[in-house]
Amino acid sequence: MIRRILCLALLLVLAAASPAAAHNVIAGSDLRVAQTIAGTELTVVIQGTRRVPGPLRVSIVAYQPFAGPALQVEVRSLASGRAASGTVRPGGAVQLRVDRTGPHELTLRAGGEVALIPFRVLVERAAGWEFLIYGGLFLAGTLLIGGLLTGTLSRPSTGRYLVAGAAAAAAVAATIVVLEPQLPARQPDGAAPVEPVSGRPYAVGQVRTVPEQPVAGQEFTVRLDLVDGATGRAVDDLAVHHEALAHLVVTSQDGSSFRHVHPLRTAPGRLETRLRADGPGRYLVYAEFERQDSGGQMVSGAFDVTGRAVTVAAPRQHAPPRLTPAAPTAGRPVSIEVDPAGVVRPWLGMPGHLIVRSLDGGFLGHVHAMGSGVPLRFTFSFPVAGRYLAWAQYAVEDRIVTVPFTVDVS
Ligand SMILES: [Cu+2]
Repeated sequence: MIRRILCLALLLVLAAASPAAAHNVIAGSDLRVAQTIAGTELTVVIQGTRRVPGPLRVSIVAYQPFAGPALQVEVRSLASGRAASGTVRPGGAVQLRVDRTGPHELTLRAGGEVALIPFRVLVERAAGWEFLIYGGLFLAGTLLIGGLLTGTLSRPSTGRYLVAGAAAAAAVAATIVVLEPQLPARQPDGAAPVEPVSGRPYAVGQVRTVPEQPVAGQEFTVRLDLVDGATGRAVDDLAVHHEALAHLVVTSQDGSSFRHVHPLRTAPGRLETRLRADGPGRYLVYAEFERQDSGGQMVSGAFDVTGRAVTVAAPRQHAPPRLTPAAPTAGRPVSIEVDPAGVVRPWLGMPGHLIVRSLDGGFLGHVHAMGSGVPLRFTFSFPVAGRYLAWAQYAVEDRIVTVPFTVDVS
């Protein structure tokens, strides 16, 4: 009997020792995705679920005042096709029902724009090890009591066996407790299947505008199409990095116009954002994104705007950033301090962002503020001598502040 129990325990240990999972998926954590939609900057927060069927909370964090109607939100399971929908205002939340784990798509509609955000509903699974630990301890306790009772009831041989069994069961439980940190983490329910090959190729990206020839003052779409160079198929496996599927920086050649937006996924492999140019001329586009199981990458492009300059409100003036050393040298780190115009709130997971472009547009750098104190402090090493256009960005209560400045590097 005892030998059988020990064999069973061993079998359970062997059966549970499946190959290690490569992905580090955290069930129950929130997914935050920045979206520039209906002319405003939002972050969609898909809150982690604890159980299915159950509620899935979707909230919208606004970084700018939003006067439009409520946003329409729909959550659909890609496996069953079942969907639930509701409306939510920026700053608010909506609860939608999900009835299974696995791949889902969140559709966000606002002002005639539609974003399709892919995500997974993940639910934590109890690890097999826990069963063995608690089972082993329970068995040990039961056998020990049995052993003690039979021992006192003058059947010492059976009692000894039971106590020995208890010791064995306790040993199994204790061994697993000790080994647990080395054991592979169990994938949550609904996680993507683990692929044996890691390291997908970079996506081939193409930037274009619709219409092809935008006119100053009129809305147009910047479109980014991503294709896997090896298979020719649309790249639809972007990882959310710095809280967005992609970060798009659009600047006029002279640097007078700067936009940092978060394009909407409108179809597999397609990201789009609506813009309006203030004046004619050449505009440079840089898209930062990351494919799952691949590194971060940047795709750039350009387009020309025709028409006449439109009059726009003069930008707010900001205190110029402080540079140390004041006259930067190429290849040496420079400390850049920015006094925020208000109480800073995290945006894209960081207190502040600094985007630097060379005058000709051949170089674009992006760093984050270090620490959480005031002033916002950045460190940047300019690669070669020359003039650089720079924009420091941060969020305060009701807006995103952009501080443009230029740096001459010797
Ligand atoms: Cu961004």
